[in-house]
Amino acid sequence: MKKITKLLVANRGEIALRVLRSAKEMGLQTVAIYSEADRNALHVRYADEAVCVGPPASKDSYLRGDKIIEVCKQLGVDAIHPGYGFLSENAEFARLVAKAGLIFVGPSPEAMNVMGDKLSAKQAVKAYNIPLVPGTDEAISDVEEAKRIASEVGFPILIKASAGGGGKGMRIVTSAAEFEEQMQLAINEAVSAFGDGAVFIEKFVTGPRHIEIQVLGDEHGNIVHLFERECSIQRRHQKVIEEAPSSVLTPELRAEMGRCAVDVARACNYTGAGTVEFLLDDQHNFYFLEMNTRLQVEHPVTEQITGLDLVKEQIRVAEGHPLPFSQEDLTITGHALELRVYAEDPANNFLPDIGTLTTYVRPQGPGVRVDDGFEQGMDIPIYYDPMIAKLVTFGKDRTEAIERMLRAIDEYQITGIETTLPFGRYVLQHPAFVSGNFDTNFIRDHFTPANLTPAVTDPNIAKVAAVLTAMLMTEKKAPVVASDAPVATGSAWKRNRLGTR
Ligand code: MV4
Repeated sequence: MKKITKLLVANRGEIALRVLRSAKEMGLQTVAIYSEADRNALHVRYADEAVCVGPPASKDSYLRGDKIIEVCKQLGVDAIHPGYGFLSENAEFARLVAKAGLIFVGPSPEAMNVMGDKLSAKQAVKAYNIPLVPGTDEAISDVEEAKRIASEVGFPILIKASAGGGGKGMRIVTSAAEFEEQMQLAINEAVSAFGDGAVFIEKFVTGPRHIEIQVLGDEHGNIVHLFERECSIQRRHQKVIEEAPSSVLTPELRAEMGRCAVDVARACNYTGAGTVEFLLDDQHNFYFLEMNTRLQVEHPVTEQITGLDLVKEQIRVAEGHPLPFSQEDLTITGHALELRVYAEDPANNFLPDIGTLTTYVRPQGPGVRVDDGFEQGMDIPIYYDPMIAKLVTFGKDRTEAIERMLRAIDEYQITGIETTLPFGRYVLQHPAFVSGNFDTNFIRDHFTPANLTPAVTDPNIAKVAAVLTAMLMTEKKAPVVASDAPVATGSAWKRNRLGTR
């Protein structure tokens, strides 16, 4: 057993704070790192010690693995938690951490390498009978051969970069005529984006759901799954709303996908927390896509329905402890939703909106959890991800979780910047979302900025605008905005919120 006594969190924002909190509960000493842009950040204040590692740009600070390891040596740190993003999926960094005699809270560099490359991931899971999307499981460079396979599989097809992932480096091809050109573009893109031109082809699954399974493995060969997260509500590969459990999985399908996810983890001797991503088609066939070898942004919904603290489990496993439960011990209780609150203007093509949080008051009350890294008066830095907070609600069932989310969105007071809160309210009230019958095309199919609550201060103008919007929507045979779409009435803060910045 390797005892961790002092943990460095190699990250910033809400996830740094999230990890520090669990470390504190476990009685660990904590170290934060920060960039010059984050001097006043909450994670810096929360940790026992904090060290500035460089200028604002990530490549000069949060990505400086060498400096971070140096800080560990100076401060007597014995483990590094990478959070998500930044160095979390960098196998070379994990190797250097181990070489320095430190514990990397995450999987082995080997597992990260295997799953970091989509084709090597497919190769690795081959022996386990995991369903894959029809296509090739090897890199393909011969255009004629690729065309032949594409016509066998049937159009439309997707060309994907092996080094890609999360939607990067994908191209849709709808007919043989455009195949050659698209393939050349895909290869060129892959070379310039990843320095690796390997591409493969897959049948394009139209209108899929994105269902991912949380897994947890220890160093003794035990692997369990912690059920699924439904992540189909995305905008340009950026997740907007996640939930657990999914409303489409039957207990049988859940158990089957869970078994497959555990096998994917087994295929790379996975240790720690990881996520196995599947596509689910309209016939409820599922296909393994990729594995994310980190703690994910949306892990709180899994924590809410399982009662576990995933960060604590990660740390215990990293110390060499066996998992304290088996698959049979795990059950789903209730329903959880997560809305990502971004500093983006949904009325203006989701343009990032930086500035000062003039007002920032979090929602509270039963079934509400806010994971964030900001306080009123703080600036949102331009250098990093524009996510301000994760608003998580929990209820006895999906209906209660939705009701609590709508109530929490209404309680949330943010002025000074535009946020995606009104967008979240729109999605949560939409009949397709409420019914549970939606896929990854939800936003494309159902959202235009006209759906949003008008940003005007005069209640009368707001009402007129809402009625006009509803009329326009009816004409287009699209869903009508809910008639109780909030207009600028009620308390002063609400008027402020709707007002100009
Ligand atoms: C696909 C697909 C359809 N067919 N693969 C996008 C993210 C990356 N992990 C894989 N992605 C997709 N792969 C085949 N063969 C559709 C997507 C996709 C998608 C997947 C999950 C959630 C949102 C998405 C949005 C667009 C495309």
